[in-house]
Amino acid sequence: MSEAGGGRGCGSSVPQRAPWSLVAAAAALCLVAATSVWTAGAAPMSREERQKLGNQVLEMFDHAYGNYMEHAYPADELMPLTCRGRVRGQEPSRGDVDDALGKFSLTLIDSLDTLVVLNKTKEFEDAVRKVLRDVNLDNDVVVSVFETNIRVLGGLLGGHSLAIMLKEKGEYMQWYNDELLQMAKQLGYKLLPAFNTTSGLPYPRINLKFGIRKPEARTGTETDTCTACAGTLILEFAALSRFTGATIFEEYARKALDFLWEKRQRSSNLVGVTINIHTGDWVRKDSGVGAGIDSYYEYLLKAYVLLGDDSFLERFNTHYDAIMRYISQPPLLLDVHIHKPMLNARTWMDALLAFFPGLQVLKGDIRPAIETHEMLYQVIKKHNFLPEAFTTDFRVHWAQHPLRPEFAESTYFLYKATGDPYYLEVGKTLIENLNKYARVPCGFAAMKDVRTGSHEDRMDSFFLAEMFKYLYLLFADKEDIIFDIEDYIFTTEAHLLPLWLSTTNQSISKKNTTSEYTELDDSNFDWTCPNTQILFPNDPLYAQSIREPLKNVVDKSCPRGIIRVREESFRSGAKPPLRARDFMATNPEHLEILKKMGVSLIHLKDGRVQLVQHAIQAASSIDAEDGLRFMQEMIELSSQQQKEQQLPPRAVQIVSHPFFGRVVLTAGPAQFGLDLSKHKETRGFVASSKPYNGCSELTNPEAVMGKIALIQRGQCMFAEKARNIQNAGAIGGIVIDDNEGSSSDTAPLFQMAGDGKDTDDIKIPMLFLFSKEGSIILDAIREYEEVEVLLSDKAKDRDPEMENEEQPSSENDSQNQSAEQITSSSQEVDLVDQESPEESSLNSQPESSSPTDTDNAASVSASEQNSNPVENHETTSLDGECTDLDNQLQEQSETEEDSNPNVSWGKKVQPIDSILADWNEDIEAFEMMEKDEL
Ligand code: DMJ
Repeated sequence: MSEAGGGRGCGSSVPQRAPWSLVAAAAALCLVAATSVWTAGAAPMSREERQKLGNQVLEMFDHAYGNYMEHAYPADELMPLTCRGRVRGQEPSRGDVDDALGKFSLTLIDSLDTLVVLNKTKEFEDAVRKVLRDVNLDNDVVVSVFETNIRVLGGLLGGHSLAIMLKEKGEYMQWYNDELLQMAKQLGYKLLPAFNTTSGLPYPRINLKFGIRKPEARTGTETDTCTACAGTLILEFAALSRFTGATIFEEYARKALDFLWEKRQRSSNLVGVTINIHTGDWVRKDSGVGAGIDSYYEYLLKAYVLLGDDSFLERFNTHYDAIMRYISQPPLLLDVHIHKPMLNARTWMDALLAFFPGLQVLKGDIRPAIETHEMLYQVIKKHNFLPEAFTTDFRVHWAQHPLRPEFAESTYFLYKATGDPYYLEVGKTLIENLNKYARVPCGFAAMKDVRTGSHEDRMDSFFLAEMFKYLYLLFADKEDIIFDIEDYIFTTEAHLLPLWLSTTNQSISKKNTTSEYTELDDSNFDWTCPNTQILFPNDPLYAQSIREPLKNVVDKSCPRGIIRVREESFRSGAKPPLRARDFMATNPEHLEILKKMGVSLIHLKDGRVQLVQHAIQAASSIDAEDGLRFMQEMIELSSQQQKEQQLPPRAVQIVSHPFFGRVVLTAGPAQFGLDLSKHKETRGFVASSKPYNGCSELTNPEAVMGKIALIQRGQCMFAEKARNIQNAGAIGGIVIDDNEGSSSDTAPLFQMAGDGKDTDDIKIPMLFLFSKEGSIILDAIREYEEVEVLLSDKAKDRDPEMENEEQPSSENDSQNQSAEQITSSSQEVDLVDQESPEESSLNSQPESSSPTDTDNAASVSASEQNSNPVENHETTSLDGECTDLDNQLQEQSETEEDSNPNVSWGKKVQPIDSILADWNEDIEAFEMMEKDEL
């Protein structure tokens, strides 16, 4: 990296230096750390063994590449089971996957720079000659712009980068005269018509011969593209511009990135998976770091590295902040909804996110990288490969595995960052598994089902472009590679682009950004470097200590045949095992029992706790059996409770002057007390209870008598609060969340559960309001003292009598604002009032098991009793809830027209139509998610 200048040291002052240096500094630090990292943990691997493994990688590459060249070339890909080439149109269509195939000898081009990394210079020279001789980029075939860019344009540019490096060294490629670059330029121009949209986002597909719009093109009618598809161009396009001086490519790629940045969801700073290329509307509003988005983030950070443009780093850091806030739930990375980022959009993860730990290393955020990588490794150890998708409790969701390289990529970067030989052992396992399970006589075959070991007749070109590069580099010493790998950046397809491009042909970046280096805000460096700089040298076991708790996060076995032992023991007078219904997550004794039974808890960010049993971790076979039974009970309990808990949200409507029913707040129902459905309702003035938490006999019964008592959440069970206010004579109760700022805008609504005992004695209705909605009532009391509300299943028409009395007043606007508190939240359930450590019971939610998943892992998701009540909820389906909420919103929309918009209570006002739009977007997004496919 020496060519591009010095570096911004982690935590050091900021000199005016080339901007890529942040990463250079991080990498350098990591490498320094690497020499002193371990003193225990994984044993060091001898040079001899590393060389042996490196040679094994070379042999495997020869097997893959040799078979492609012998049996498939000039076809795009090898079909390793039938030992022939895959030619588009000659094989049954596989849908979108085939859009990578452009009849341009894809695998050969994708393999070019791998040949040089693997020190096969002679073969590289031959391969380049073949590309120049045989490859036609003008075929009448519709290809993916994204895939063609990362694999073909990237492959040609990577080949060119190393060809000129070799030529300069003076031995190989002496005849080379930028021919690969000329081909790249030709291809670049072929891709440009895709950008002919008002947004600047490219069409997803283009005909190599006919472009986009002409009838012969058979493409150009698409309206949507994935975020990664539109946001993963800058490295290749900018490199093409800087190599050739033709600025147009970098300009187009920048414009697309600028547009995506503009369209980010402003409150969460997240982007959705799919966007309309004409309107810029998000088509799929789920957001993660895997399929559909992955390399958009990757390219923001790497564009900063390669191009030295601060704005890319600022964007990356803004997104990264959001990712770590909402999506990262270490060790998991879970998709969320861009408008409701506290709401998980899925209960499974896809294999593509395995690149993310590698990106985190580049960012300098090592800890979560280690955690996620370890989690992924546990999944791999269980299934030999990373299934295309797996659930949060590590069961197979989609069983295929097309030999993806992302995990090897992250392993390589983590090894570079930590120097921990553990990662070499991980690499060794990957090699062993590939040879054992994927190797076939004619190459390596993708796994059709990781559980059965069945194969698919495909060997994707990225297997050669990426997998072998990362595996070889993992075991290589500096002297094993004929050039300095650190002078290059890896594209998403692992093609190598030289860092010296940062200072070449900078005209485009000069045009768009200030030429002065501007000091970045310190927050941009919040997650950089300190982990490696401070922690590794001082604590050599740091990485291991992060990994250790995750060692058995994925269950490996399910104890069978030990039940008899348990029964015998029980007869001999041992303590009866812990039952799921008695379990309390805040009871230390119970947690100890869980541990003994081999059951561990994973805390999800949304407040759920996932229980996973590792039978082999149990203290004895009897404990393992108890653990299994406990898990089974938990699953049953959960499904039972889920059935009981399909209550729709309720409404708290402020009916007194000056609100007159216009203010309707969405409230969570209770599983006890008066059932507000079936047209029952309760109307009354509100009064705060004393003590406000309602956890003991009220000291102000006269104030709440005949009224609806306001009680703060926390300290005891919901049912206990209900009994205390009922005893004081209240006719209803509203529990207000104590988590300041919580709102049904951002948190899923839930319902209040009983206390596991008989709650028939509770006769009054109870509703729950998040803090933001609750404060509307509290503010109203402060201002008007007498505030009357209606508790019901659905907002009622405004009281005509009251309405007649209405006088125009500035307060009306508060109604307007409050009315907007009705949100489009999905129905969520909070099973218990978690704050009562002594009395609440943990409730579980079973993860639906994959019908084809044959493994016996016993795991369950459970709601948690933790100290953060607002985060404690479970998600249920939206089904059946849409109509009601829609109607309510419609009513709100109508009432809003009457309201005076001049005054608010100092809270942000969101127009009702935008709420409606949000709501419709949510419904669409959830519908999309249901149909979701990679
Ligand atoms: C590769 O083609 C690239 O890494 C891309 O960004 C997504 N993943 C595939 C391989 O899995």
